[in-house]
Amino acid sequence: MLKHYKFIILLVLSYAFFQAKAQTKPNVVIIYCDDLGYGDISCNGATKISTPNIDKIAAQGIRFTNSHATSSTCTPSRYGLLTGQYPWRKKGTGIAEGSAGSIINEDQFTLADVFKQAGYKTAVVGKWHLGLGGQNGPEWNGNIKPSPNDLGFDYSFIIPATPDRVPCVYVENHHVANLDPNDPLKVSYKTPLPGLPTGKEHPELLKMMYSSKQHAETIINGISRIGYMSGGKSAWWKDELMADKITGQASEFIKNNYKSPFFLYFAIQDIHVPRVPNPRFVGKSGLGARGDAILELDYNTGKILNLLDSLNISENTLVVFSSDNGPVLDDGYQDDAVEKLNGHTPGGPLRGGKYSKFDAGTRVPTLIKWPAQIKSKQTSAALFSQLDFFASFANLTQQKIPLNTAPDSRDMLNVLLGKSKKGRESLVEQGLFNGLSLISGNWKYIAPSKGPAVMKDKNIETGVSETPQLYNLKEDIGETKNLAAQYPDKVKEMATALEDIEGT
Ligand code: NG6
Ligand code: CA
Repeated sequence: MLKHYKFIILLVLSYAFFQAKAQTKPNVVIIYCDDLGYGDISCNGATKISTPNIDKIAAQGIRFTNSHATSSTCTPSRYGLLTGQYPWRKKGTGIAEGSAGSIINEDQFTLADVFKQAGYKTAVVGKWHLGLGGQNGPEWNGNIKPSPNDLGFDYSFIIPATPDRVPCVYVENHHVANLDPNDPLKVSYKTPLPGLPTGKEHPELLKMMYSSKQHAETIINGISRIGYMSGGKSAWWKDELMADKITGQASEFIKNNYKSPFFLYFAIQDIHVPRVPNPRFVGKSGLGARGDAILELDYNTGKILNLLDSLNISENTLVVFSSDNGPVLDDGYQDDAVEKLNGHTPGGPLRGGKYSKFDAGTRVPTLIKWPAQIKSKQTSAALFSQLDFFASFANLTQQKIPLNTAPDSRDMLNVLLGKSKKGRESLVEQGLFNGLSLISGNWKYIAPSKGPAVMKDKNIETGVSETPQLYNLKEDIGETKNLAAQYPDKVKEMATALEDIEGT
C-alpha cells in the first residue's frame, strides 16, 4: 500500500514539475510592425478601421497605453529593442542605408542571445534594418557575415533594410535567397549603376509615383526605390506577396520548432512604404493603401495566432504586439494615404508622428498575451520602454546577462504579466532631429534644439523648438500647452535629470 502512495506522490510531483517548467519557459513571439500609430488599431480607439485579430491580443491579455519605442524611426528603435541600450549612446544607429555594415557588433549579447542561452530556438523573420556584414557592408554575392545568425538567431529570413530601399531581395541566414550566381547583385548608395532605369529618368515606367526625390532611384517592380541596384533578378521580391511570404516563413519556423521553446521576432513590414498590399486587401478599408495595409497586417497577425491555436500552444505562448515608431501618411510615395484618410486619426489623441519628438513618435500600440499566466482584458498605464523586454525576458527565462549588457533595460516582468502597474520612473525619447526628451511621471520635457518645426513634405510636427517645452501628459496628452514658462524649476530639474541619464 505504502508503495502505491509513494508512486502516486511521485507522479503528482513530476506532473507539477513539468507544468512549472512549461510555464516558466513559454514560447515568445514579438510581432513588431512598422510605422503603425497608436490610434491605428480599433482596440486603441480607431473607428474608421477595424483590426479584430490584433484586438484579440488585447482582449486575451493587456493593452498598454504608455509604452514606448526608444525612437521615432526604425533603426534606432530596433537597436534598442534587441540590445537594451539607448541607441543614442552609440554612433551610427540612425536610419541605416541598405548597404550599411552590421550596426550591432558580433560580440554583443542580444535579446536573441538571452533566449538562445535559455535553450530556445530563435528566429528573426521580416524587416531587419540594422545593417549586415563588416564595416564596408555585406558581400551580397557571397557569405553575408555578420548576419542575424551571428547575433543570437538560429534562423533568419529578412528584408535587409526597408521595402523602399535597395536591394529588393530577401536574405536567408548568410545568403541572398534565390540568387543566380550568373547574375550577380550590385548595390550602390552613391553612384547610379548601369542596367536598370531610375524613377527620375523614367517616371512613365512607374506604377506608383514617388513624392520625395530620395525615392526616385532604381525601379524594381514598377516602383522606384532609395538607392541603386542591378542584377540579381531571380532573387527580387514581389511587393504584393511580401506580407504573405514573410508570414509564411514565420509560420514554417513555428511549425518546425513548436515542440521546444522558441523565440520568434516577427518584424512584419506592414505598414511601411511602399504600401503594396496583396490584391485581396486592395480597396477594402476605404482608407486607401495605408488602410489596406493595416487590414493585411491584421490578417497576418490572425494567421500567426490561429497557427498557435491549431498547434495547441497558444496557452503557453507569450505574444507581444508593437510597432517601431509612430505613424506617417506621405512617406515618399503618392499612394492616396493622405487623400483617403477620411477622418481617421493614426496617432489617436497624441501629437506629432513618425520622426517627431512629440509623443505620437514613440508611444506605440503595445499588447501582450500569455493565457497561462496573464489575466485577460487588462489595461495598463504603466510607463514602459521596449528596452525593458531585455531584462524582463532575462528574468522570465532565468538567465544571467553578461556585465555591461543592456544597460538601459529595466526588469519590468511584473508589469508585463499584469501583476504590477508600477512602470518606469522615467524614460528618454528620441526623434529624428537633435536633442532628446524626458518623460518623468506625468511630465514631459523636450530639450531645446534647432531644426524645422514641421516636416512640410510629410505634414508632421517635429516637436523641435529652440526654447524648452514642458507638458503635463496626464492633463494634456496632446501636448498642446507648453508650461515651461510657468514651471521654470521643473524645467531645470528635468533638464538636469536628462543630462544625468545622457552622461551615464
Ligand atoms: C526616410 C525615407 C522614408 C523612410 C524612412 C525610414 C524620406 C524622404 N525618406 O529617409 O521614406 O524610408 O527613411 O523609415 O522620408 S523607417 O521606418 O525605416 O525608419
Ligand atoms: Ca518604422
